[in-house]
Amino acid sequence: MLTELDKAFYNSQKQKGVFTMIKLYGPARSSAGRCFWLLEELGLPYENVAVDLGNKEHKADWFLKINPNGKVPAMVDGDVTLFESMAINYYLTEKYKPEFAGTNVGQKANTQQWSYWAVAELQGPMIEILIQKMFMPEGKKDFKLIEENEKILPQYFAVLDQALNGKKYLNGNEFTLADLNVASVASIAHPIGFDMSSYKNINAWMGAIAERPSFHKYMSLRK
Ligand SMILES: N[C@@H](CCC(=O)N[C@@H](CS)C(=O)NCC(=O)O)C(=O)O
Repeated sequence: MLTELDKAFYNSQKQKGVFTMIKLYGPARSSAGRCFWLLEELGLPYENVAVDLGNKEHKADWFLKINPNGKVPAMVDGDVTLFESMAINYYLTEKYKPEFAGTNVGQKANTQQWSYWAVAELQGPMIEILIQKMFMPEGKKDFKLIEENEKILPQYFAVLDQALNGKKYLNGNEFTLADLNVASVASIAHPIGFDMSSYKNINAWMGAIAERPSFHKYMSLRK
């Protein structure tokens, strides 16, 4: 998605020794997914360093030097090394397109608020359901756990739906990092088969987001 002008800019930066290729560690079908989406949205060139979770490569010495938690994603950009997908997204935005986090301190804080909310509140029950429905073999699925977590989700979706009332995006008229980060979690509703039909504002918001080329790329990378 880089324009010729972008490519010329990055090449000139590289020649001057100013630019180093961003390295993102981990597969798109993991918490790294939202970092891939952001890199695509911002049109930044990056290298994906494969970390094979199936082969426990995330616990290998070479990777633990980058993220001592032994989890993906991790990111290296020049002399900056980071873990935690939301922190990586905030860093990339502030460094390469600060207005994408919001155009004033209130919007930037709103972006933080929704990003923390997405991982600290919404994500937990969704991942519990995802694990049970998609990864647990038949006979081992815990249907009580699924049911318990399905009961938690409406309170969160009601909050998000209310926040989007009369607004196109979480920071107003413009798509920002707040939307990308929250949508990276809310979009799990589809694969887990959670009924979203009553959340009209969320559906309109997701519909607008789904039109973005970066969202299509993100979805195709996660296949
Ligand atoms: N809060 C972290 C979560 C990182 C995380 O749990 N990553 C998972 C993949 S989605 C992982 O590496 N799991 C391997 C493990 O825990 O051993 C983030 O958002 O970056």
